[in-house]
Parts: sequence; structure tokens; C-alpha cells
Amino acid sequence: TSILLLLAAFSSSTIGKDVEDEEKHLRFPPNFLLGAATAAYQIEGAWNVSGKGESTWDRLVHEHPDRIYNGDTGDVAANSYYQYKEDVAILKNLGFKSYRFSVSWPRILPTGFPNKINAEGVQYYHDLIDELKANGIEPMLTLYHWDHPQVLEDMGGWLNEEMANWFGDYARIIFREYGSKVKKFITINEPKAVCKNGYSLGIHAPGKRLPGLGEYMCIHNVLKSHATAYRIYDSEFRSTYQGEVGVLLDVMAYMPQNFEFDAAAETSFQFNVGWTMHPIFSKEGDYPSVMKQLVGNRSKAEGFMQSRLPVFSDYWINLIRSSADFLAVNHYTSRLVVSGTMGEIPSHEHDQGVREVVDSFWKSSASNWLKVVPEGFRYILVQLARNYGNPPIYITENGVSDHGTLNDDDRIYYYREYLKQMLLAIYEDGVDIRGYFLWSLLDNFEWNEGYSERFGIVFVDYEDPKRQRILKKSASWWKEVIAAGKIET
Ligand code: LGS
Repeated sequence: TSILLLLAAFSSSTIGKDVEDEEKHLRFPPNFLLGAATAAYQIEGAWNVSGKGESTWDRLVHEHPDRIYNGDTGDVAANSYYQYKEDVAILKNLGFKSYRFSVSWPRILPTGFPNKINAEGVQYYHDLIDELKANGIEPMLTLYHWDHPQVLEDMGGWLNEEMANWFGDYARIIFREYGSKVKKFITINEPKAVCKNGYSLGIHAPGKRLPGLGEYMCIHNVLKSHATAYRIYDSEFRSTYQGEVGVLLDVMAYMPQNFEFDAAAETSFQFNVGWTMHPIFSKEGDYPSVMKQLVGNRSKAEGFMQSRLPVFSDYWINLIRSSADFLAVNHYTSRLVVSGTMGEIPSHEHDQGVREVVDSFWKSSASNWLKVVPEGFRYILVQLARNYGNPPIYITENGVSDHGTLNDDDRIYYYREYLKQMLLAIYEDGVDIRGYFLWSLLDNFEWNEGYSERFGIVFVDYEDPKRQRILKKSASWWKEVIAAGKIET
């Protein structure tokens, strides 16, 4: 039925549209929050000073330079630890109302534990937040954007269920320190990416390769950790600070290629989205039934005694259910879902028993996974709203890469077309979207791709020790859009 509703939503948009509607569809709703996003490891640098401990990403780039394009590292990155005032000045100049940044966990807790809180690290984020607020920019704080203390990884990291307690301890410090100034928190950036890339494929830190096991165990502990942090905010801080804590989802649109494969697209949606969303947003909690069934069946066929998908106790089902004040969505691109299987090695993609492919007509970017599919944005937003009771949504990442140019017309095209689709989802389909953060303010350390793929609206000169920032054409485009409160065509 959700597909029918989606189709109805699409067709209604083409009927009875007059000029006034079109004009309205280009305007952001009142109080809509427009912002830009970054992440600590990708921009800060200062990796081993001011009391900071080693993170899993520090370890990976230093131990395995072969896994990163050109052997690049985030040791200096955009140097934002020292140059954050320039970043804030750019945000202010362009008119952004909000800034999404992440806190480096080992900068706060170098030993991984609250026995040693690094005062300099704590102060850095106070300074950043104060600078933002002095310039009228609202902070949105991500507690974890992929760089956890290496000491915690040495004890198993996201494969250890104790991580829920360790993350809880860290979250409490963050809420206590910044809760009076920050009203929007996001717990964990992109659970699926953390777990698949870090513990199954091993391409991201910590580089562990446990195909078909690591990602399921990791998501299990990530959900517990998220919920633990959420409940800590709820019971210890909410009444004083009146803020919100959201869960973040990395999501492509998984669209049926045609009606025949409708069920396939639904399965893909449950494996990619339901996996982390169903335990939180559904009434019954827990993983989607199709996952339990398919992973269970395949595990059996592979000779495992039990399903590779871990089982939640009632205690955890209750703790995780409804553990989000809003849904944060990172969206870049789409896939078509067709029959067939993906890969031979056990993984959630293999277990789902359907294949995700790209359409050869979709426009490319500098990242091979990222095709430009604006209509997919509306599609997935409607699907999320329909499946999870229309929760308040913030788009926390959306953007496109190139190899580095100031004249980034392709990026302007991407933003314009994606924003139009988002506004249609708001006005035509009633999706409750409260804000949008582009990825990214700055060209930054793009993980395995080093500095070769650039997502910034601001160019950073990585040849220059001063890391000069230069506005790209897309930055000027955004400035006009924000000032006008609507998309300029
Ligand atoms: O810079 C990252 C951006 C760019 O591309 C950011 O730190 C992340 O939060 C986010 O994941 N970002 C991102 N996503 C890439 C998704 C790749 C999916 C690849 C799928 C291959 C089949």
C-alpha cells in the first residue's frame, strides 16, 4: 500500500498546479532551519595535542596508509581546531541559521573513561558553541561521528555490549557540559555505515572484517548505546534543559524498478532502514520480521546454530522503543531494487536476497556510489513518513562531490533539484521536515578517499599550511537562497 500512496503523492503534484503553487513550492516554510554540517575527524586536525587521546581513525590512517587515497590523514585536516572562528565567520556571512558539528570522543575522554576528563577538549567545544551563539547560529551537536577512543576499541568497541555503558558515560558528560547551550543532539552518525564499513567490510576504522556477523552485532550495540544515551537525557537533563535527542539514519531511496519487484524494494527498505528504525519507531519494537526470517533462514543454511541476527531482551526492546525526539536523515543518492542477490559473502546485503543497482541514465559525481537522483529524495522522505508515523525530520546531510573546482555549477544543480523535491515532500505530501543541513561547509577529509573527493561549498587549499578557505560559486548561491528564503531558479 505504501507504494500506492507514493504514486498518488507523485501524480497529485502534477494536477492543478498554478503559478502561485509553484512559487510557494520554492519557498522554505517559516522557521525552517537551514544549516551546514561537518564532523570532527574530517576537519579539526590537532589529532595529538591539547590532551586528546588516540581515536580509531588516528590508528587506521597511521597503521594502514594503503587503505586511504594518497595515504592522506586527518592529522591536520582543515585545521578547524585552530581556525574555527573563520568557519563560524563564513557561516555567518552566508546567513546559515544552524551548524551541525561533532565532538571528538577521545578529545573529551582520552582514556575512554570518565576518570579523566580533558579540560582543554571540553573548553574547545565551549568556545566553538559560544562563537556560534554570539553570531546567532544554533548548534546541533553529534556525539559520535566515527572516531571513538582507540582504548575502547581495544576492548571490542561496537562489538562489546559494554559500549552502551561507555557511550552513556560519555553522553552524560556532553549533556551536562553543553546542555544549557545546545538544544539538539544527535547520538550516532550513520549506524549502518559505522557497522558495515567498520566491522564487516573493514574499510573504515577500526578495520575489522567479520562479514555477516560484525555488522549485526555492531548495530545491536549501537541501538543499545543510542537508547542508553537517550534515556540519560530523558531522566537527568530534559526537565532542566528542554532539548531534544534524535537518532540518525543514513538512507538511499530503494525504488522498485517496476511493479513486479515491489516486494523486493520493500525487503531492501526493511534491511537498510527498518533494521535501525523499526526497533525505535514501531509499536512492537525489535527488528523487522522479514530480517529475522531471512537472516535466520540463511544462517541455518550456512550451518550456524542460530540466526546471525542477535536477539533483544524485553528490557532492551522497551528501552529502545520510542527513543527519539526526531529523525535525522543523511541522504545522497538512490538505487533501483531488482531480483537477484548481492555478493556471495554473508552480509545484510546478501541476506536480503535482492539486488540494488543504479540506472545508467543517472548523472554521475566524483564518488562512484553517488548518482544524482533528485526524485529519490522525495520518494524516501514520503516512505519514511508513511512507515514511521510522520516523525519530525531534520535532513542532516545532503550534498555532492567533485574533484575540486570553484566554479561548481554541478553542485548548484544538485542542491537546487534536491531542495525542490524536499519542498514537494513538505507541501504536497505533508512530510514533517523541520530543517536541512548541507554536506558540507568545507572540503574535508573524505575517509578512504582522502582529500580527493570534495563535498564543500567552501574550497580548502590543502597545499597551503594556513588552509586558506575560498568560497565556491555554490556558497554564493546558498547565500542568495537563504537571504531570499526561497530557491532561486
Ligand atoms: O563525508 C561523509 C559523507 C560523504 O559521503 C560523512 O562523514 C558521512 O556522514 C556520510 O556517510 N557521507 C557520505 N556517505 C557515503 C555513503 C556511501 C555509500 C556507499 C554505498 C556503496 C554501495
